[in-house]
Amino acid sequence: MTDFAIRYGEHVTRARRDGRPVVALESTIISHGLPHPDNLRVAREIEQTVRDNGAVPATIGMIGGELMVGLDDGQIEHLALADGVAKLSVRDLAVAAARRADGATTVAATSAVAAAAEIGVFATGGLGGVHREANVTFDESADLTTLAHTPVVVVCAGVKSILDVGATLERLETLGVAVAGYRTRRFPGFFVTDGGFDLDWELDSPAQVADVIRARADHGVGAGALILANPLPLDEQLDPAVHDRTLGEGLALLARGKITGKAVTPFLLAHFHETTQGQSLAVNVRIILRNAALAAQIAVASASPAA
Ligand code: PSU
Ligand code: MN
Repeated sequence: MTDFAIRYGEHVTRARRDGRPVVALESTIISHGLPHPDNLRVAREIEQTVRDNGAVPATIGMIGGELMVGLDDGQIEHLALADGVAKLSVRDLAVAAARRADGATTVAATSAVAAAAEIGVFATGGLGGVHREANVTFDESADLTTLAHTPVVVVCAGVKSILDVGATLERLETLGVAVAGYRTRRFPGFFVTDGGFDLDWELDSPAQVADVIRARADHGVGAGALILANPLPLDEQLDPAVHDRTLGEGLALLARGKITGKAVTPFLLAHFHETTQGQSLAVNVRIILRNAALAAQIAVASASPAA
């Protein structure tokens, strides 16, 4: 296989050589999704959770123009704490590489790089999607269009209620991206357990997800992603009243501040984290760690022969 200009961390090179299961992790949640300095601690906890569940973590990002699959601890610390780390979607990768930039990869860029590196499972918090009022702004995350042609399982807690959840599900259908709930038929809304929409498919174990990965390879049809939506248990979600109030304020501030484009998601996340006295942060961290654990279990299940 061609590895293009991808550089592998030593731990990932070893894992690939030994045929051990690997889980891809994104870096935008570290650099732009979580407040400093909690972000560094959380980035390390995510990696440890993957290891605790039997797989090898490969956090993806760009350092000095080099696309890294498996950042080492010092590089993760750099992307967590440095100023001026770019937010890189797929379209930015070549420009950032040529400019020797430091950058954090979004779900779109991380998925594309993971697939190029033949890593089939990726854990994140929430997916990007169709923004509210996208009919006017055209603001739809490139996560969706990239996943239409990127064969990877993305373990996430659905999309944030800061987006238009229904429109996002419609676009995923149009784009041919498969969506299944993990032990549920309701699509989660990230901070909240239930995002308000039904799903056609439910998968109940890592082995069942591994069966889907195998079936996709067998058929050779439809090289898009599988979104595995893993909701928080009801007693761990953000209090819906706190959620609705915070979201309302955040959307008003957004309009008043004329914040648009790629700044929207980080702005709203920061607003939640600043105004809920740590509640939304704790929930956000729980989501990511649960997804990391499940992704690792899926990677392990799909590395072993079918039952
Ligand atoms: N959803 C979250 N937290 C995040 C993101 C999404 O709950 O940090 C990040 C992901 O990296 C995602 C990106 O790919 O935001 C989407 O940004 P945009 O809407 O600009 O495409
Ligand atoms: Mn956008």
